[in-house]
Amino acid sequence: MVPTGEVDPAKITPEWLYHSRRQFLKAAGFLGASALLAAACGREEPITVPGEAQSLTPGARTAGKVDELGDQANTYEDITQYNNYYEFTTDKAGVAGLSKGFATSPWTVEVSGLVKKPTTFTIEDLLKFPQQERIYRLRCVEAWSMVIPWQGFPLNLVLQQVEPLPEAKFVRFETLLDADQMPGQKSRLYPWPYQEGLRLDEAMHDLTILATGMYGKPVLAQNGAPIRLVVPWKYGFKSIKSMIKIELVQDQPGTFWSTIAPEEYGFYSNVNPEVDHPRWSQATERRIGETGRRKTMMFNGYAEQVASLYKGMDLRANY
Ligand SMILES: Nc1nc2c(c(=O)[nH]1)N[C@H]1C(S)=C(S)[C@@H](COP(=O)(O)O)O[C@H]1N2
Ligand SMILES: [Mo]
Repeated sequence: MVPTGEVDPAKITPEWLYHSRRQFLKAAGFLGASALLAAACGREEPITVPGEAQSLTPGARTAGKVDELGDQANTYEDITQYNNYYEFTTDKAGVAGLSKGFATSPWTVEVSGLVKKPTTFTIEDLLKFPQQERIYRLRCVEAWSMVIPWQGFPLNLVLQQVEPLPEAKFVRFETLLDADQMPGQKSRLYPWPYQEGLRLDEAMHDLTILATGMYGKPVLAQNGAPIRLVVPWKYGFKSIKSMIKIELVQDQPGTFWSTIAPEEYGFYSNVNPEVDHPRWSQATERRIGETGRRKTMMFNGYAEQVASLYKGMDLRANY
């Protein structure tokens, strides 16, 4: 069953989402053959808002929502009941339960470091940026994947507002540190708080978003409420949840996973089917809700949009 949430239906008119998605596809250069194909088989149809879709059963696919490759979105159930969020638990099925009641208000995101105008945004400020729907594949480093319909806005809107200084080369992100609310943070095995980083040009790329909603509802705690990063061409762990800080820095920042196991997780972590994880192949993936495996795509299928960022770089050495 699809949980019902407290969202104002007026704010999520399917038509509005439809137009913003088309705008995004156009901007990203996606409105080519795939859009024609989608139209031909009636897939540019409408957007179902969970709570209104009565017939959804766990594991079933949601009719109408597809990414630009025509892949169906995973169900609300899949996306909210199968999570990686180590601050709560390493058990993917346990995150939803343990994160119930996680306090997301008041919430601020401090944007600081090498910027002209350091700013602390409240979550209400951030929700005023124009929210769009982005249906993205998420490829976990553990070789499973999902298609997730986010609502959010490009990170570059925030970065432009604070005016990065010329010395700023990287962006560092940090998750809330609060072991009272996040029992996983009591474990000394991990270097809390969770942190991640991007090169400034990656952070400025239009595909990189801050997500505040999913399936037209406010994003739930297990998915990184109230605001999380989504970088669709990189392994899922780069997409840091429940962030409180964005810092512009000169040097490449440390990251949670590369601190724990530098030989397994690099800074870049672009999805690359040709570079195996030391303990398993990255050539294929299991789409949650499907049996069998799919071939993993270079840059998770976003090569056309992002490959130019890495021209001349050895993507094996820079894994
Ligand atoms: N703060 C924080 N962010 C995180 C994680 C985490 O453990 N803590 N897990 C990452 C991993 S490994 C993945 S695959 C995605 C999963 O996002 P989802 O549960 O919304 O699908 O979140 C990423 N962001
Ligand atoms: Mo992951």
